[in-house]
Amino acid sequence: MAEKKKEKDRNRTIDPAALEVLAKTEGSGVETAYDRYLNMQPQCNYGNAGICCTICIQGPCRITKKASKGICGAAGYTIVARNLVRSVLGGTSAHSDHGLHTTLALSAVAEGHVKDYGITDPEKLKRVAERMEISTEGRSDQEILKDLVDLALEDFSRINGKYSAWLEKTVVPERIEKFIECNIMPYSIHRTIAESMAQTHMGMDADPVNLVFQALKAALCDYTGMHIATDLSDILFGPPSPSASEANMGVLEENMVNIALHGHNPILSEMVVKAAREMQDEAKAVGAEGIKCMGICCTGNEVLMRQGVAPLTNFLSQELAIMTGAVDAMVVDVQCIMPGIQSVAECYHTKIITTIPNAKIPSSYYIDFDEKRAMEKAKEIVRVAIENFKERDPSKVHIPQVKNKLIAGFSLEAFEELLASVNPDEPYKVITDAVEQGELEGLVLFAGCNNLKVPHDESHYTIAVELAKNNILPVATGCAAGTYAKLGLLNSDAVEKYAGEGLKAFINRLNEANKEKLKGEKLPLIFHMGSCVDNTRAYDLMTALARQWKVDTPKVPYAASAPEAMSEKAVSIGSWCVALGMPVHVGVVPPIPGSPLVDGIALQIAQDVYGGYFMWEEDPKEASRKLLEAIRERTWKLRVHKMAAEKYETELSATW
Ligand code: MSK
Repeated sequence: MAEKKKEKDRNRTIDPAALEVLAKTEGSGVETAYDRYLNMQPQCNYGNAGICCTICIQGPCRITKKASKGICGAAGYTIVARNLVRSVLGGTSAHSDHGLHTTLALSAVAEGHVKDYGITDPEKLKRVAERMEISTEGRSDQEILKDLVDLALEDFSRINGKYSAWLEKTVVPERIEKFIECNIMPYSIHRTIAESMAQTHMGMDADPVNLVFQALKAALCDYTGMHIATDLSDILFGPPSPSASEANMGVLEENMVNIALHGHNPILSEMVVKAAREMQDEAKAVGAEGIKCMGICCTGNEVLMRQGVAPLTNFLSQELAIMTGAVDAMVVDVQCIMPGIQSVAECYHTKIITTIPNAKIPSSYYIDFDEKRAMEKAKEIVRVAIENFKERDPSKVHIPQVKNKLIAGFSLEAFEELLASVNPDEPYKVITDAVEQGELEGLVLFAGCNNLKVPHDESHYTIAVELAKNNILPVATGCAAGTYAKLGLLNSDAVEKYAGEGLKAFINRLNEANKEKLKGEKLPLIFHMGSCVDNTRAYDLMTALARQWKVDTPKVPYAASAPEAMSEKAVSIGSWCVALGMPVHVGVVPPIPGSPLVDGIALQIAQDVYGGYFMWEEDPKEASRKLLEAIRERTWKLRVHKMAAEKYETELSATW
């Protein structure tokens, strides 16, 4: 009954700023996702279970008591598995398109075709090149970069011969052996996408196990595209390092030109931030005190991590940011941009500026972003916002005074530096020792989106706090990190409030050893590692721990949780996390349970084959318990195996 009532309440959020905007605009007729979610009820149970097939136009075919197969004869398990493959492909394509965009921008740098971008971090270039076995000795940065870009392009387009280089060189060798043995080691991203689309065409593969394995192969291509995006963005703009900022709608300034940067790709947003810094006087000429940039979703995470730009909000409340009446322009690039922002913007003065040819919104203001004229285009964008400041209607401005302090910018390099201040020779031993001695129980990566099927931000928040109390070291990316930024978990006050004794001691040891580097700041409860593509940074941490322990990744007490997963990208990320050996909690059940067989593969058989597995659990308290149990089981096994190896002077057991 209580849940039924909740379902009818449009205030499905725990973010106080979002609640304030919803209350203020109640009855105004401005429609947002919170309203459309209610209008959409009840949602289709066949769709929810994954047993609706629209792959051919004889359909839609739904599996019912009366019709146990589709018109072509496809069983429920085939339909669910095919839908799963296509969902993973959506995520893989989105991340890889982002990675390709970054690669092409760096290719233009290597060829000397762009003047506004360059190699910001030659050291990172060399580190990545050496890892990819590209020679650096006696060669110029341009020469090294050219080879690196060529290798990345091959990872997109290779037909056969060599396997995906980025995957092969970034994970432990045991994983690669496993992928080759299971025939899911990809040659390249584009080949895998094409073969998977063919495999899921009507009248092709009907074998659910074969299809699920193909979904994992496609997910490994997602990992590849994401890792390329992260590595190359670091070369272009520098790896993030810890910096302080503030988050939530209170970062909007009544007297400034407010520009919200939304989407994923830093190629545009980095340039807009730079342009805005140079154009403060133009803003003053129209009566503003200056220009303030702020972020939404993952482009927000990118500019927060490198430029300290304040996060305005995360995915679900993007429309609400406009309803403050104080956003002069929302500049969007790719992914997670609700088309609904345009209709909301039309009720205020906000200009929605779309910038990328494959992500347009009808009636928005379109500025074709071009890397060759990057600064010129960025200034054109900022000028639209400055002009639009004059159109602001003061009677519609309402900025919730909610904001929280934060520290973000924990790239793996930054994290390693913190650990190296404690143990310069073996930085990751600082974590493995803490786990072995029981100070930490293990680690959890919080990732993923918001989803109105569960109240906005509630599950992210509840699970993170619960696990921190139980001495789990939390890291975060994407809109999960957005929740923690907005709600005050990315600062040291949260350590005092929520960390268990062990986690507190661990963080304080790092604080003590890094006093000078942190310049008076203290480390946060949750370590913000970046945007969606930066889940590869968080996974690199798992690889580093596996190398420190000299084990395959399924033995490492490190789980992932996507409490409010929403997008196809979340499905593909979750799938590669499983293939790469992580227990993965998902708080919104994806459309799989319509086939008990496919469900069983995701929840159990995956563990037998790959060591990683899914856990579906909507209730955040129960999810915390399950995550803790999964990690404790690994920690316990690891300790037992280590003790046995020491006692009998044998190799550490390879089983998980
Ligand atoms: S933006 S994919 S809603 S995390 Fe990366 Fe957020 Fe999910 Fe988009």
